[in-house]
Amino acid sequence: MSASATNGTHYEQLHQGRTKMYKSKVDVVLGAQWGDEGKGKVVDMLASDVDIVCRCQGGNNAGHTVVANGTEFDFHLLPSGVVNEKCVSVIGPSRKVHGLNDNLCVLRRTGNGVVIHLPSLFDEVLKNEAKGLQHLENRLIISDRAHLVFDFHQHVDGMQEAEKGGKSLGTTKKGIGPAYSSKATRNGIRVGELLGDFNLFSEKFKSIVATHVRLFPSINVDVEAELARYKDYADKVRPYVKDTICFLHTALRNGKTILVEGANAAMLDIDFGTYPYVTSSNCSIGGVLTGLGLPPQTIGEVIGVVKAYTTRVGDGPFPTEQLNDIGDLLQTRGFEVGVTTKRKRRCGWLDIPLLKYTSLVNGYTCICLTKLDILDTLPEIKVAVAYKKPNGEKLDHFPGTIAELGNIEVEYAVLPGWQTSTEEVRNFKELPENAQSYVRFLESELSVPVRWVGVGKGRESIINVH
Ligand code: 2SA
Ligand code: GDP
Ligand code: MG
Repeated sequence: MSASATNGTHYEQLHQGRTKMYKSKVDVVLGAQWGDEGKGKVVDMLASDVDIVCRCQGGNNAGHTVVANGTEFDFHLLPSGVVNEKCVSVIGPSRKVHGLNDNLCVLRRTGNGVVIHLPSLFDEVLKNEAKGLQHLENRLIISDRAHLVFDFHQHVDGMQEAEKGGKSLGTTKKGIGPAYSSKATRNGIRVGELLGDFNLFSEKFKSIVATHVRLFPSINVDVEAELARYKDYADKVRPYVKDTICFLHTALRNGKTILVEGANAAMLDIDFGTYPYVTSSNCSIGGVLTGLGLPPQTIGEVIGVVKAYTTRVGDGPFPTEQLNDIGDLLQTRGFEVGVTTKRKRRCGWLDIPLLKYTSLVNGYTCICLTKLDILDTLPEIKVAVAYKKPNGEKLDHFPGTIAELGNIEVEYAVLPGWQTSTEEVRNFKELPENAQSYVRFLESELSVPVRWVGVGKGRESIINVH
């Protein structure tokens, strides 16, 4: 590299004198396994100290649980951050929130990367208002660039699954794949288009329906009835819709803190997951940037949420799955049931090669280890520490194909259990020694600090490790 006459090489100059455009950062909560790690609880825990909570991808396939003061909330499109009472109590009318005049406000932003089924969104708002959450309508901003999921997308999802027979993906049938397909083939309809000239929206709607009917002749769409329905939804959703990109950048320049709630998880990421047994969005760190219009230098902490064992709901490979008493025990003690579909989740041991891989992709700066309490009764606990080829050779990478993943053998470490309840423990040093060792083992294998350990469903059931 040639040196410039005055200030070092061009490369060195490139790295000098960076201006600090942003006064605050965006922290991110991401699922590190196959989902349902407890992201909802972690977001709720952090939401009391942040100004804005955002979703960046996925749709109402997600199911995030928050248990606050004895009430259990399940969120699908709304953010888990909205439960926070402190925030709710200081939130003013929407114009105040949008002007960022409040000292503290949490609001749900759906970024452009999210796909929205409007009927489900409004049902969710009503359901949570009935549970006591207030003024949701004043704390919700929806990107005009988010794509709409229509009922026919959901029908197509169901039909595609049925057509695959024994080779189904086990989707949630919420229309996620078909909606992202419409987006990728540039036939999709965005929220902003619903709010514009309704004649144009109607034309686009008729065209997207015609495309789907050509491919799936048995779907039945009453176009006029749907258009009448969406005319009403246009009026209903209008107050929430904004350009969210400028909104977030203004917030960052003004020092407002932002928390992103990842949906699904890295192993379900369309690029990095166990393709094709994945969802249709980027559920790893890249989806945060593209789903919200954020540049990489705005990202602060990346919190990987890791369940103390592994679960998967839906089909696809699962190297540490336990189709035996252990799997049953984890499923029962952990109440491992899908929040959206009520399907039983498959269960198995913690998988370090998988976590090392998602840690590479996501760059976790710290970890929240959840559901340690579910392991309380086990005399010994296995942890996958390596994947091996049939010839015994250890893999130095996570397999890129289902065939390769199907061929590996798992090497386990066996750690002693603690057989004591951890549910009431609130201090790391008071955890049984073997439970502390389990946490430290994960930490040293991943070389990422474990900052919190979850020992129960409730908001209070969390141990601060450092
Ligand atoms: P989809 O519907 O197209 O996104 O399904 C594709 C795969 O992604 C999986 N997937 C999930 N995995 C874990 N949790 C999810 N949310 C719900 C929950 C799931 C539920 O919180 O429990 O209730 O079943 C979720 N959403 C999608 C899905 O199982 C497919 O394997
Ligand atoms: P998410 O999709 O990652 O938000 O997770 P889900 O809500 O789908 O599933 C996590 C489940 O575990 C929920 O029922 C939570 O209430 C529960 N949970 C979260 N953390 C803990 C924990 O530390 N211990 C126990 N026992 N349950 C937890
Ligand atoms: Mg979930």
